[in-house]
Amino acid sequence: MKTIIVGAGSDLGVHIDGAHIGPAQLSSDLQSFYKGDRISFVQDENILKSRNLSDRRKNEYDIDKFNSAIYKAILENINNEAFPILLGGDHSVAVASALASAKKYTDIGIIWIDAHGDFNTFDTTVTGNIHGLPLAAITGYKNHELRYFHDGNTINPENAVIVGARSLDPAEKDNLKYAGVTVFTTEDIKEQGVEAIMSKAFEIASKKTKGVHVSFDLDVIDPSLAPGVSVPEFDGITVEEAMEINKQVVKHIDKVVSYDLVEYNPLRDLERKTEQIAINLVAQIIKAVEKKDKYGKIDLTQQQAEQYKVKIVPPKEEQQPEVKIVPPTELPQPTATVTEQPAETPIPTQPQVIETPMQQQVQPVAQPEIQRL
Ligand SMILES: [Mn+2]
Repeated sequence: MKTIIVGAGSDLGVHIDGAHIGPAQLSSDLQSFYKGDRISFVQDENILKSRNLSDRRKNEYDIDKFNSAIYKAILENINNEAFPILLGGDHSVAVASALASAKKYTDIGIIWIDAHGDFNTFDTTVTGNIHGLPLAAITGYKNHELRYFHDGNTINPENAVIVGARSLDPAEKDNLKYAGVTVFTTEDIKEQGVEAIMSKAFEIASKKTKGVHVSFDLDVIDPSLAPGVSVPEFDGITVEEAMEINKQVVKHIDKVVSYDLVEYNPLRDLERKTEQIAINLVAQIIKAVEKKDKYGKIDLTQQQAEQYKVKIVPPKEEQQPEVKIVPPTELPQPTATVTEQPAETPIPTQPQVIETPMQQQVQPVAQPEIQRL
């Protein structure tokens, strides 16, 4: 599947300057290996950013205008069967990318990897910085002013998961609880490990949905390792954990329909540490998306594996068939494998042994898990 890199250079959603030049920097880094399509949006440099402490709607009009243009461009490209990878910019730009996917695929889930909840409303925001509001806007929790350009479904908060949170405002916590969003904290990651958390996240986000939008905010990483963000929070995850989160995204790439990498702020970076992490994250996603076809399957072998998994129906306890292990023949190929009948056909009284030479290529599938696809 082809990708399109969408640069969204805006820092209107945050009081700290610099995130608006992040996408251009990352985009030029990508040139050495990325030959696919790209479009870029940069905020109008004549805009005078609101810095009024009592302003609870800082730069709302200009953010909406910016997002509206990105939304239209992304939607056009999704309709043209491209997978959008949005480079931010402060996190307010994710309203455009997430809702463009929601418009196209009607019901999607969202995984929001972030130290913050980004779930404030205009009533609960302490700072008036709109990058603290996008997830609420995307999931239809108030903030309708931030999505006037979108005439489709918002994302069901029950399919929304935050991963890596460690700085939530008290009122924001209430919003999250009230809306029904699942929150996994940085502590949860440390205790249960990335793989367990991400598999739960994908389970929640893909439950009865047609796809998952992933939004990766670099501030989830500890600022000693990734200082190039506008609002750093201490005690974050390690670079290895961040890469592992992305690896889990790649593992579930069949479900993922769009991806953001946001909040890279070159003015705050040290020794280009954050930039290198960002490029590695994006490169992983590009590689994975280019391997998948438009139906979401990654390659023939995996496709077969997925089909095989779906067809397996665990026998009911009382009719558990005896499984006969057929030893492999002495000839190197093909190997016989025990297979159960697909769901459509009646369950046989005797287990059947079916020779399926293709399954040699999908050895890990020998003990398949049932997966909701
Ligand atoms: Mn964020």
